[in-house]
Amino acid sequence: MEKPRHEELGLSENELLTMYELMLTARKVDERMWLLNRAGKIPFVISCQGQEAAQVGAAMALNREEDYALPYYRDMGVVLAFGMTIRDIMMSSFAKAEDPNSAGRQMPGHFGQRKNRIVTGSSPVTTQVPHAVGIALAGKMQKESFVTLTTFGEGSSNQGDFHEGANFAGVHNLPVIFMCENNKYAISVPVEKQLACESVADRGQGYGMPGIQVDGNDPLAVYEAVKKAAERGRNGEGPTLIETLSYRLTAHSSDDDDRSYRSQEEVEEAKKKDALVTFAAYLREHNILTAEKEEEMDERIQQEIDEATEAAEDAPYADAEDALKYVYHES
Ligand SMILES: Cc1ncc(C[n+]2csc(CCOP(=O)(O)OP(=O)(O)O)c2C)c(N)n1
Ligand SMILES: [Mg+2]
Repeated sequence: MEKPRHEELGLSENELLTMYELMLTARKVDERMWLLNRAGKIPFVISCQGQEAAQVGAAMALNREEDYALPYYRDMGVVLAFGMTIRDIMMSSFAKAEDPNSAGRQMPGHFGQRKNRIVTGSSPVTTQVPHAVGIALAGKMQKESFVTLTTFGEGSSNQGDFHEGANFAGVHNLPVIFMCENNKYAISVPVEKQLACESVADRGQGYGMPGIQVDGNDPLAVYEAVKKAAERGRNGEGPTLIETLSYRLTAHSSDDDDRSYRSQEEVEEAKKKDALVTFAAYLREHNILTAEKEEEMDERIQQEIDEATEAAEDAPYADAEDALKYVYHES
């Protein structure tokens, strides 16, 4: 009999359950944030929904004690996997002083946390890409063994920052994983109007690196691709470009109304491929996610989200006199 895919990949049952739990946590935190936004309690949401499988599959393929993540605003799955907590994320959503990303100065989704090697991006999209390349260069010069993972949307793969970063990493053979989370839209612009080439993955060739496309709704496929890319990086074989194909299940952000540029039928069709449903089915089929485990997991996550929401709502804002802290160098 053929081995199940997860066994081929060397993933244990516990690792698979962790993978699913991280995906489910990201989804549930995101859903809570929309409720809080619509209730007028938090100002802004930018969602991970539809991309959790790619994010968690990628992060779990890395050494999360050593590698660096340079995520973009949708990457709740990546940052949770790298050690950011639900409480941290809620503190950021409520813009409270305890927010580890910026103590409430930045919009939500600007993830950054030194202790977990999560490096922040800026609001202009794609700034994280050259930073990932620079960190990989530093690692190579210091003979370190870490790789950097940077993620960005397919629209952002048109920015100069992507092309300059990819070229430099290709020329210098740097251990960078460029992961494009293609969710088919850049706000209201569909992918057909964003790219002149067939796929983002094709762009790898121009920069001397493999470019591969994977099903972004399949966390195991993304895990496998990122694992190989990390090995290449650590072996001195240079960067890899990975394009994960999925679909943005929510509007671009809480300030967007997607009904003006896409049909409800299209969204409903995409929901049939939702990895939260398909991966859970895979785990049930292999008797890894039992009804008991599922219930226990569900309750645990829900309770943690409730506690984090309450704590963040009650937490103090930063002191007004701290507003300029960290803006300029402080010795
Ligand atoms: C340099 C720059 N130009 C424009 C914007 C406005 N903007 C914010 S998100 C976004 C769409 C990005 O689309 P994509 O890269 O596909 O990521 P997605 O939101 O779909 O995940 C745009 C145009 C920006 N933040 N920065
Ligand atoms: Mg996009």
